Amino acid sequence: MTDGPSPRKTFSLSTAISYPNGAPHIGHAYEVIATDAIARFHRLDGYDVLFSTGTDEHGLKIQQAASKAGISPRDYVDGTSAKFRAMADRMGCAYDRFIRTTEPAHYAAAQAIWRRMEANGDIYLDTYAGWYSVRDEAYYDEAETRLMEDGSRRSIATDTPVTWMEEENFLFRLSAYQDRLLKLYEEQPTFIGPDTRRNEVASFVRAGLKDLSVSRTNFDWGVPVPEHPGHVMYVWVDALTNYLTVTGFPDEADPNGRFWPMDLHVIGKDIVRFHAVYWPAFLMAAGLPLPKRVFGHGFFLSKGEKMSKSLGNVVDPFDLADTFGVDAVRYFCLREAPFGGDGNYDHNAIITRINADLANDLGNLAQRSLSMVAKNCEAAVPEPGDLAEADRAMLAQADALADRARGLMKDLALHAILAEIWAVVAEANRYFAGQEPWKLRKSDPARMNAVLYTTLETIRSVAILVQPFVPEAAGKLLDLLAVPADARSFAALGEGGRLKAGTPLPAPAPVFPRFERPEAPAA
Ligand code: ME8
Repeated sequence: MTDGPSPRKTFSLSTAISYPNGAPHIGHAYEVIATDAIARFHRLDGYDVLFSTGTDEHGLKIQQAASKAGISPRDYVDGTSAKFRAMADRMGCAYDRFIRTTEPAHYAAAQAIWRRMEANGDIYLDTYAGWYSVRDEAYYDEAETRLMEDGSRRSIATDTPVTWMEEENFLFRLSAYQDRLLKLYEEQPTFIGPDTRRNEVASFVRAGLKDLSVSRTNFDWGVPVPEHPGHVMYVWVDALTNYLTVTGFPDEADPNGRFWPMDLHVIGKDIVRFHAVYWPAFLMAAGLPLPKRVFGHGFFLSKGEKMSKSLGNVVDPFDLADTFGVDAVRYFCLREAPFGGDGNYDHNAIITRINADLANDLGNLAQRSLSMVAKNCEAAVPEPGDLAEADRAMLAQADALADRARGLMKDLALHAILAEIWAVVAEANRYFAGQEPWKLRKSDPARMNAVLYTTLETIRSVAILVQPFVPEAAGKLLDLLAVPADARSFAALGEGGRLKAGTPLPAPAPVFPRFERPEAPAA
């Protein structure tokens, strides 16, 4: 018996699915950009990737927004979901699947997981009463609310208005999962990241879990509970199941499926509890394998404040991309804040990043070295000849980048990967300035060739490695180096993929333009 070729490694990951009840903002853009960078990194590193994103379209919040707009919920979400998809496209995100929870395939998945949880004895009918927040789609105990001066109540945790509600609905036996969840966090310490989030979740679970209301009867915009007309599923049961739908569940996502369990759910810090408590409990109840990791990234603030329509400081990702270009927005988002910590959008900070890191450090180095090659080396990759110690040291630094980046990717330290890459760019600038190839043109042309070759080769490594972060510009850089499409993966880094002397190069063109501030209008 002969074994077939061993299957390629897989990596599956998702963003949260956004509520399409408003326009996407920079926080939504941040999440999909970061997830796209992780997805692209793995694709370039030889994995078969499934990267999903989408919209979470049910629930009272959406139903109310639609009725305010005077249209049916379905018409409403058709319009608003399209904006989220357009945003992900505009941000250059190469997702494999854009899931909408209103798709028939998703109804089938949500009803299938429900049936499995019910068959396991974890769903029962009861009367539920409590303070309900429409905004959060969640019940609170009285102790979790506070009385306002006007007699109304608000949730303490989220400061949203709550009203008293009583309904007969289905409950999920979450209380039965406390020990299994704590065991999961202990045995699989990387299940929740970053560490601070794990500690928060573990203490929440340790404090005791109550059964969770998982159906609603006060509105109908949701996935129907199987065999129980009048009940729709709690939006989070429906929403979390999207991660199974995209892998083909219930038809194909068997436990041996290629993409389930997912390797990573990327979400914001405000919804870690749903992903690290409810979601694994639902999956355990349904007898399905658990995702390997849930990572709660930080929030993007606008000039230090939470973005809100009333403050008028909402940053529109489309505007940003139009003003600065997609790559600059992506670079800024991923470089400015450690992934997992909060970031701050600031107009001046993005301009500084564009001009210093992109235009000066990398853009200028490429422009200067490629122009010299165009003029002095017959517009072809120069002959490296015998490399000197300084050249070899430079190449060694560039060659070491891939493994460092892989190591940092294991911790999702996206900002640190960029910092490492730019440390090599800085070193290349020092090397180039120190070797003064423009002086060698007459005195020692062979040496000039070696220096230019080394510089181009360093830029090749950098360009390959920055593809996940700034895909468009990286592609242009690789075009300028005449690197063929099939030699742009991480496998081509290092010795094996070195530039070949004599390869003709196209005319150099700037890849990272400086951002010139528009002149202030005359007073
Ligand atoms: O929570 N900065 O949807 P959502 C960074 N439908 N990230 C932010 C952010 C900000 N300012 N504001 C929001 C939901 N996010 C649910 C998810 S998943 C099964 C269901 C993040 O539209 C937020 O943390 O409110 C979440 O990960 C995502 O954007 C969508 O938020």
